Amino acid sequence: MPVLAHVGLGSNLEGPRHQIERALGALARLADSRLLGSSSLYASAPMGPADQPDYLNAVAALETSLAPLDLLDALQAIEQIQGRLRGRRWGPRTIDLDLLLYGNRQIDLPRLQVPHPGIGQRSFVLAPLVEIAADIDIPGQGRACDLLAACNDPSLRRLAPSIQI
Ligand code: A4P
Ligand code: MG
Repeated sequence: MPVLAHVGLGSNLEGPRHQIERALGALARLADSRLLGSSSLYASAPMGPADQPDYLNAVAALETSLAPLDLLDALQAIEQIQGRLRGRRWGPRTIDLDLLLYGNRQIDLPRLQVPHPGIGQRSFVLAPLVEIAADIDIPGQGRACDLLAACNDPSLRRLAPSIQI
């Protein structure tokens, strides 16, 4: 049975808007999956080290028959293609793809924790998630919209869609 999964996209290097659009294109071509939609782009100040550019974030909804670890492999392959280098924790990156939610499953493996750790405290994840899935629950934590209301990130702003010519 296909599962509804949500993927968080983040970038703060080498043309973040382009990086996120490119990753959405790759998600649209993912095996055994269908890209159902994606949120607006959101800009915010970096969480973690402050000496790095602001981030752009978005969330995509996928219907997928891939098992959770196969989906993680596929996300990491897209990160590699887009030149992701792993440096310091929470350091700058061309693209970060996080498996936020996999249906209503809770997964705790060495390589994969779902819901993605920190999801419930991060406006830059919750705002785009609630935009495309207003009533969604974060398993074990409550409604995403309630969690968002309890977050406060004054730097977060939704960007207008880019004009496509
Ligand atoms: N991993 C475990 N669970 C998951 C999951 N659900 N999805 C493991 C994806 N990966 C998962 O991730 C490290 C390892 O986490 C992976 O090898 C995978 O097996 P990583 O992407 O290599 O490293 P990371 O992203 O630097 O670490 P971490 O702790 O995942 O960072 P986050 O939580 O992704 O945060 N500020 C703003 N404004 N916006 C951002 O998007 N992002 C980060 C990174 C920091 N500051 C930010 C933002
Ligand atoms: Mg990550």
